[in-house]
Amino acid sequence: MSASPTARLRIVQGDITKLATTAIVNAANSSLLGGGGVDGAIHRAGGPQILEECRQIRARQGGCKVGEAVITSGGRLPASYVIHTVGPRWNGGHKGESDLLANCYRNSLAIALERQLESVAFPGISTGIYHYPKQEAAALAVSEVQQWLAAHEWPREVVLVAFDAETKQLYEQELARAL
Ligand code: AR6
Repeated sequence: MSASPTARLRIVQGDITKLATTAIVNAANSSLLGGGGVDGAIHRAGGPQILEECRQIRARQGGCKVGEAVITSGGRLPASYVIHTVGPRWNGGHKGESDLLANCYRNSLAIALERQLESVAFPGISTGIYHYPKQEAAALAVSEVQQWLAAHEWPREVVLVAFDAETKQLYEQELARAL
């Protein structure tokens, strides 16, 4: 018997580049060539190996569409892998943003299942430069991850990483509501 979905979901506050989960998720853009926010932080901390692998993926498949995900090694990061997903830009909420953001979580988790990755940490995809409202994004993240964990054995553990205290509180509220 595996642990219950709730026991397999953890919320932490801090810098995702410091986490030693098997994989961390990057809130990338479709070019896969890096950017600001958490993307910039991951490439800085992980070094050039990650960008080199992103370039190879681009050469093969021409970047990454919104809602999709690809995997590279973690370079010099404590995490062994980076799963790069591209969140939607917030555009008022009626342009399919929630479906696209749900796809980011599902497709990242599907890679973790396929590779049987022990643990995966997510930043708040789309909630920075892409302006997705933090409350809605937190509710969606908790709900998607819980549904996934209820249905799948892998990854064993998911960590939702809040960069600030306010976001941590939002995740905790959403988790409490879901129980
Ligand atoms: N650890 C954890 N969370 C972080 C960190 C960190 N080191 N740094 C930022 N965050 P963003 P997006 C949080 O803007 O909205 C890039 O240029 C941050 O507080 O990184 O999906 C890409 O190349 C926020 O809650 O990603 C794209 O062009 C969350 O991570 C674009 O930004 C996501 O903020 C993607 O925008």
